[in-house]
Amino acid sequence: MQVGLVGKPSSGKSTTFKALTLAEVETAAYPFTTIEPNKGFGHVRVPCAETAFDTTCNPKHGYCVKGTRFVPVEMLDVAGLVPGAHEGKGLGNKFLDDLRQADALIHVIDASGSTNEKGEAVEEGSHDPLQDVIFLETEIDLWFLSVLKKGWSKLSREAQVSGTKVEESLAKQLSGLDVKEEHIKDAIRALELDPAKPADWSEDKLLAFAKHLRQQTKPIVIAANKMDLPTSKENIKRLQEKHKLVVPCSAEAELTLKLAAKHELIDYIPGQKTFEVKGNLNDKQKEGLDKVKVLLDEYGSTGVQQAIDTAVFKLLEYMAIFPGGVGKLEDSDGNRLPDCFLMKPGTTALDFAFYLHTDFGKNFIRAVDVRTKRTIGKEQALKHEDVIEIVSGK
Ligand SMILES: Nc1nc2c(ncn2[C@@H]2O[C@H](COP(=O)(O)OP(=O)(O)OP(=O)(O)O)[C@@H](O)[C@H]2O)c(=O)[nH]1
Ligand SMILES: [Mg+2]
Repeated sequence: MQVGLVGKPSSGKSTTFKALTLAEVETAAYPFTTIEPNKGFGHVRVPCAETAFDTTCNPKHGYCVKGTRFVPVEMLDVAGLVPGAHEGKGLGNKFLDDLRQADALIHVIDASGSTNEKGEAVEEGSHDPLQDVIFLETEIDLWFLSVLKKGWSKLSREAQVSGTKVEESLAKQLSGLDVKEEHIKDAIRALELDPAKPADWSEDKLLAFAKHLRQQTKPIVIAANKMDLPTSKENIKRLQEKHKLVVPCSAEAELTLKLAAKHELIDYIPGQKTFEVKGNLNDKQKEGLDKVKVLLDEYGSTGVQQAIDTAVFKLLEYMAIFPGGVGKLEDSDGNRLPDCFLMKPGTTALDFAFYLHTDFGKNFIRAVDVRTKRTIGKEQALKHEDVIEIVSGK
């Protein structure tokens, strides 16, 4: 599972990345601070199964605080995107290529409107962030289109003349973007295209086709960043009226809290509305944290944790599944509920068995819902937060 942070320069991608991963990366108020991509691990929140079993877990990956499990997710922070990037403007296509394997994107927007479309500082509130949403989606769609069109005339002619399946040859061509044959079939159906006559698909249809594939394979959540600035409020309202998944956030506030927690000045559980001061603060630290407190009181959180949770659980609809056994939640090393896996929607008991180990899948006998102790059918889809025991012949 990989989530990419995208957006124009200076929108706050690297600050968001830093707040999520605590990695040492450069952030600054000028465009193209980031050139090479940054990779690291952030975490999504899952109510930990330890609570239901009245026990304490020992996670092998990530961590758990007071019944909330933080499960690692790979994050990617790339260079800023400017209009015309797909044809080489700014840093061009390079960073788009860095995003090839991302399962979902978080579009970090400067909701305060204090940077223009190139990421240059302008008067606060003078740029309309709604335009940034349109430009970014268009750029990524055009990038998909450019990959689609590489060798298109040959590919489409072959499909028409020698009867090769366009779904198969396109899946091969687009495999680097994580596009599968089922995505292509779905797009053909949705757009009512004739798979036997791809050479007749119009330019408009090809763009719609590229857009459909992009929406399926690189869906986007909007992180309306810099909500701490006064001009953001109105823009966030407008963004939320227009788009479904908009999470107001302040990467800077989240970073302040994470760093203060790291230095043991406060207790803070990511995503929460409150923090508790436990160290001696100097005047500057106190002032910084007081400002964050005002923001938390108004918005309920800094929003950064919510943005990644929204990408994984609302946008991608992934499920968190804990492997376990009835009456036995430990692995062979004695770690209780050591794992929590993020699984695609529709994952069945048998898929999960194969995911854990090919032998479990091949020799599958049954699966048990450890919470209810009920047997689950092979083909039954699992649910978010399930604790599952796989009983196999080996
Ligand atoms: N007020 C405010 N400023 C922020 C926030 N997040 C980031 N910034 C500032 O915005 C500027 C750009 O931040 P970066 O994180 O470097 O932005 P970026 O999107 O990674 O920029 P590029 O790497 O150039 O594409 C910096 O001066 C940050 O301090 C926020 O939540 N509030
Ligand atoms: Mg950056």
